[in-house]
Amino acid sequence: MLEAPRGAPATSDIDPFSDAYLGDPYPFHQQLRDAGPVVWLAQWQVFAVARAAPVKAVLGDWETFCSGAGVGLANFKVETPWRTPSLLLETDPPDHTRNRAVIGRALSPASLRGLKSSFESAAEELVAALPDGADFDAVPLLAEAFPLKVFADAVGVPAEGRRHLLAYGNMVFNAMGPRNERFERAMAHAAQVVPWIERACQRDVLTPSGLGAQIYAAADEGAVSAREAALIVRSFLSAGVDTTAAGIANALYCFARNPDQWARVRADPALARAAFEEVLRFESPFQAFFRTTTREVELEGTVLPAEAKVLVLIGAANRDPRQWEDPDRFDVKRKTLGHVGFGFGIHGCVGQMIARMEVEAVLAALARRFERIALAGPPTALIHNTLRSFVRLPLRLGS
Ligand code: OVM
Repeated sequence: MLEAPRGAPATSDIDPFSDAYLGDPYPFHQQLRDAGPVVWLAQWQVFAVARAAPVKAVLGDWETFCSGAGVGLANFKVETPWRTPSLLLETDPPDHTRNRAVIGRALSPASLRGLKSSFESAAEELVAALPDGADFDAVPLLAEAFPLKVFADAVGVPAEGRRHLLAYGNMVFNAMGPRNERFERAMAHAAQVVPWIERACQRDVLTPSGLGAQIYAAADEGAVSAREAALIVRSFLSAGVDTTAAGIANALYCFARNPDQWARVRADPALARAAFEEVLRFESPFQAFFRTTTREVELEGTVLPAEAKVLVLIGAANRDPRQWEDPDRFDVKRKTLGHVGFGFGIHGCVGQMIARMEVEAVLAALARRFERIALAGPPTALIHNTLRSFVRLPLRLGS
């Protein structure tokens, strides 16, 4: 592959929002990595980074590659965002730092310790209800059911109408791509979903001891205003369900495809936690998002102008052979340190501890009961602007 002259990026006509790409991104990732450290995507007039090193360089430099102009294709300085921007995801320091501290405290290991046993018993209960030796769809029964129960309980949102959380996440994450048909389909339910979400963010609707209430307690201490507290609670509801559901579904898919790796977790359920890290590397639920340049900047020999959108290809970085040995092999004993499945830098996933606790509880409960995880039919991939997962995952488990 020819490298572009110094200063100019390689260009590509790959469309990272086409059905072909989203159905199987990996061959396209390889082309994008091999084209150069920075690639100009002619169709969308944006830059893309697909190699591990420039992905980390971009995510590690928030002053140059900002989030305040949105982390989707839309530049908030030019286009009106579809909702009030997130006080975490779509902001920069110093505001981001203050808000992140508030939500970070609620999601700290110390704050989460008390949730562990309830996650384990919920996982045990859900796994006990799964059929032994008969086909079922793991997406609704396990991947979605688990975070809808434990995460929503942890935040303290009402039981009634919780499925709106999935629909809302679908809107939020599809909105990071172009205003295409996928985005429009996700938005079709907005009239029912958005008011439910907005209500669920209110103090009087949240349980008095959940993570949501903790954000309002921080508001009482003057850390943020009550209006800001509601928006920070909205971040829980935006980012906490679809992502974890995708993580669980992707884990099940990885194990169904790699029974030798499931045998290792079965032999040592303590491997569940490490195995989830490999799932995050190998089938990253949150595949891609954008940054916006605040100035002209040189990145590995390529010059990017100010106000340019840069597509950060998390899923491609996590399989970059420049960083990983045999990257297309799923190996639960691999050293996964340095994967960017939870992002990297100041915006790195603030919920990563609770996500790990959730998925570890599910995998450990499965490992205690089932020897075999097998596909019971072809899975249906989720074709989504930024998430990678399944709409249907027919499984057969065997004890
Ligand atoms: C938020 C938000 C929404 C989606 C994703 C995310 C991955 C955060 O509203 O803050 O982080």
